[in-house]
Amino acid sequence: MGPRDRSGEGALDVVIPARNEAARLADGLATLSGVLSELPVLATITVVDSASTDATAEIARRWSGPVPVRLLRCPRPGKGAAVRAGLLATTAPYTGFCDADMATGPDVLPDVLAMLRAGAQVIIGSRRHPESDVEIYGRPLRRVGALTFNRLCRDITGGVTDTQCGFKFFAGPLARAAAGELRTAGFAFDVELLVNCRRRGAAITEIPVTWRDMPGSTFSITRHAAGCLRDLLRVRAAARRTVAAPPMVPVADELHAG
Ligand SMILES: Nc1nc2c(ncn2[C@@H]2O[C@H](COP(=O)(O)OP(=O)(O)O)[C@@H](O)[C@H]2O)c(=O)[nH]1
Ligand SMILES: [Mg+2]
Repeated sequence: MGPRDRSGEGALDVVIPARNEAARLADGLATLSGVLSELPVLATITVVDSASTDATAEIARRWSGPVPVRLLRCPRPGKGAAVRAGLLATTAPYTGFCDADMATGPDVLPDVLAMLRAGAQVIIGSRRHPESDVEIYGRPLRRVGALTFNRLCRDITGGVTDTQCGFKFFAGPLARAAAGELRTAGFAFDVELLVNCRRRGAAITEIPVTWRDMPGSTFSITRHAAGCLRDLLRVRAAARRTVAAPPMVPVADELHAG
């Protein structure tokens, strides 16, 4: 593709929540912008930094590459708060978020964009999709925790098998509406975001991804698990009172249809 107009926001704006990501962000931006620059539409990246004490903000601000990167500061800590602020700052027709470490391979984004342009409302990466290529290292405690967490979300998300993969894309207006209602500031926000989308009648499509367990995780079982569980129980209680949504679309092959 030729040179791009770097002024406005692209058709796809990808939010990256980033806290103390100086060690991983540059590689992440390089990988992501390489994929985005090949898309048939203009794309942009919004890095949302909350209170990093390292060079995260500097790296985002000084970044120069094939797609524009803007930096947003979020005063409230937590991945959920950062993603909320990022999504609300977008105006693009399509948006979504991924982690700074690119644990989920962004090479699936051309398919994601095609599905969104064909009318899909919510496309999420799923490490439990039978066609996913997932490399799992140690950390059995976290795996057991994740399974339990997921069982507790199944009914309110309409059968989503992996709510916690940090790779979710949306029709822009839906993302902004769902993010506006988001209260969960921590790692359990994904569940509430999906519930908010369902409450608005959106179907959720899980797609296969390539996933690598990257070193340097910002999630700590000891620091975050109890808060996540508490948030999940609150989201569950609220969702069971309000959600009356369509069933999940069974979509194993839809990825290749767009
Ligand atoms: N802005 C912001 N980003 C966060 C915060 N906590 C986590 N993140 C980001 O959320 C993403 C979570 O991914 P990661 O740390 O790799 O966790 P894991 O792979 O799920 O263990 C990374 O991009 C983090 O930098 C936070 O408090 N603020
Ligand atoms: Mg990670």
